[in-house]
Amino acid sequence: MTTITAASGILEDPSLQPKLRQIGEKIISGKRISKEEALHLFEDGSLAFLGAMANHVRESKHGQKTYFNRNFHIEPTNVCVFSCKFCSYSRLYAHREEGWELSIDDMLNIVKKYDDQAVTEVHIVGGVHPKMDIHYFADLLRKIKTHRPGLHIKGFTAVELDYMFRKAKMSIAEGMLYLHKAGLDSLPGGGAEIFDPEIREQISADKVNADGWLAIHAAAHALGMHSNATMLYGHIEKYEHRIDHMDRLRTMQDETKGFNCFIPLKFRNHDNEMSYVPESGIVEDMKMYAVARIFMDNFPHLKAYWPMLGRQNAQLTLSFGVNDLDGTIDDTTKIYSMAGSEEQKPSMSTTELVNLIKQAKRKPVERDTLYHEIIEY
Ligand code: V47
Ligand code: SF4
Repeated sequence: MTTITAASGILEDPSLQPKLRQIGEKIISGKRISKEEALHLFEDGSLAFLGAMANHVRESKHGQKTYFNRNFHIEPTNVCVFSCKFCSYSRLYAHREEGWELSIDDMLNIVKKYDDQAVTEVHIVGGVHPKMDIHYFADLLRKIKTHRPGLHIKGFTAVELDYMFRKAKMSIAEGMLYLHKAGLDSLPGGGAEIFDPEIREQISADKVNADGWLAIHAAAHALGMHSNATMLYGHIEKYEHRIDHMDRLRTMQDETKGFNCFIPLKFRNHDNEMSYVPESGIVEDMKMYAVARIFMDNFPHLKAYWPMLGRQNAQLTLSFGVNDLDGTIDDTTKIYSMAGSEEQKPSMSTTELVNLIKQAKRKPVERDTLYHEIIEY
């Protein structure tokens, strides 16, 4: 007996465009779609079609399981040598009195605040401060590990790492090994933005380019570390640029298998040099998640980062391919509130996250950073 799923059912619709039916058949039989097919999905796929296809992929990989973790962030500084046009958060060194610069003790005290809480991960990411070098951060990593050895440290975007390594005159491999030995467990996905050189030049000139970003993640994977990958979408890029970005990541993942999850980040336009660019709407957001789930077939997880998207929209993504919502956060990050997210003090208890997932008729599972399951609710 053949089971009719929402995805196979939609292919029976006689009014479905033949090309979409052909792509849909590929998706349902677990075949990889091409860049040209992904473009066709973006341009011609209805939300209902994309949702059914992405959900098919999501449920084949994870069933109803939806992951979250208990985490908090440390943002060492918002002083930054770069001035990305989309960034609402950074301050130049010359204006550092308007920003913040945390000492090692300040950061260790943040970690100590969680001594009696069951958090499993600290996410450390901030601006690229000209005076906070690799040794400063290695010292921080060692002190955190001495204080709480079991806490997973996911830290530093490839942009921060590239600057640290160059300043220390270390190769990527040397710098990565040095930080890994000091306690760095994995890398977050930030700094990827859009890999296409022309778009990148317009929104974040000067910082590490696509090849440099990928080389840093490859070096982490070579040491057995895992990492995430992001993409900043919904600004001046076109669908082709999103697909090129995802294709470079998919190609590298075929080789290293070190990426855990892909995180599309919706551009927020409050109080930055790109405020004239309107934000994407909800339909565009859901299409983005759905195409990402379908195209990135070798990425185990697709994450919606709720502090950026808002918790209700993040809940909706659970029907468009997403199987991970990141974590409890505990109001420890400012990047998105400063860029205009509806989450001005991002914090969710485990009960709130569990209820959010259950309302969407999915199964909440607390995970650690590497997706080992901790509690099924
Ligand atoms: O690289 C900055 C983005 C990123 C804006 O790996 C903006 O688990 C939208 O990468 N509108 C840093 N986005 C955050 C990041 C991240 C977040 C959560 C989880 C993980 C993970 C990684 O934030 C930057 C940039 O792409 N960003 N400003 C803005 N106005
Ligand atoms: Fe600096 Fe990161 Fe902001 Fe760019 S996005 S200006 S690198 S803090």
